Amino acid sequence: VPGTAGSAAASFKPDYNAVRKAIEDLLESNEDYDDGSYGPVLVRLAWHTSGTYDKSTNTGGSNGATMRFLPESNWGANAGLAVARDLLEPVKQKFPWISYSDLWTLAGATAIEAMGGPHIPWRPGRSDYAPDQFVALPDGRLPDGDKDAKHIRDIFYRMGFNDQEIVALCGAHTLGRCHSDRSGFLGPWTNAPTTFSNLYYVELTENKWHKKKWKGPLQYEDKSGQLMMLNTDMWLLWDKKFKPFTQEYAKNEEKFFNDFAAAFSKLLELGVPFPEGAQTV
Ligand code: CCH
Repeated sequence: VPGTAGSAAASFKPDYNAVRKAIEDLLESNEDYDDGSYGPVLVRLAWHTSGTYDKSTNTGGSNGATMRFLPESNWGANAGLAVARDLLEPVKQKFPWISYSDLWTLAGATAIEAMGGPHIPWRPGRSDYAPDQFVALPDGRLPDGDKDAKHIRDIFYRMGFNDQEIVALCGAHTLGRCHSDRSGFLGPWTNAPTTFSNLYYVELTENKWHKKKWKGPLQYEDKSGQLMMLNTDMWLLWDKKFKPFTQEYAKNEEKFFNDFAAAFSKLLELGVPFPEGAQTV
């Protein structure tokens, strides 16, 4: 009957708060996982699914959820993110109307807020590509931790970010840790890796950092040997244009929260063809 599907669709109201709640319930569901929270790895999933965007060709980004498929699922940069994708699978089963691409980005936004961070403005509207519906992206769109400021700018300018936004986004390293079996790097950036704060910038500017002596890849450590920085993190201090933002965020957490929320929200929307008038939920 013409119109039936339309009216059924019109009466259906997706409950994004219920999805947020289901995500929140997963965050501390396994006390043996890392520091007791899946929050950081969910933030990394949201970032890596979005951070493939190239503004010059309008390719990549979170729309499509192409990390479900080879070769992207197997990129070195995405090692370990199957943990996050698998964790969210029951949520997808419970709310089959949400796309993976909306779910993965919403999970990152929800995790930031649940770990004490700012509210991240988030809009639904992404759709998932079928495996034969897109051209696989070239590897190399995500940053490498052992590189320098030029590399960081090449990667983030390609997405359409400026220096201030780059420094704000990298503050997400206040969360979580590096895993030797994922990236090869090892350790957390802060002593509070499950709390969203400006501690990353405080450590970067106030702690003393030296090259770690080990057989692993180049990384920096503090005197305690407990905390780490990647080479790219150090460049947020060493680069003349990045440094003032790093110092400002170390002093002013409220400014960091506001700037992070804006930049992270923008990241999650790169390349997404939202329907006209799409609203935050
Ligand atoms: Fe990152 N990040 N990231 N990162 N990242 C890693 C872990 C996290 C780089 C490299 C690494 C952002 C920018 C950069 C998170 C969020 C963001 C790891 C360790 C490497 C390496 C992976 C492992 O071993 O598990 C580099 C290089 C850059 C920029 O130049 C941005 C931007 C964000 C988000 C806005 C989070 C969160 C983690 C912790 C993940 C976890 O599992 O604990």
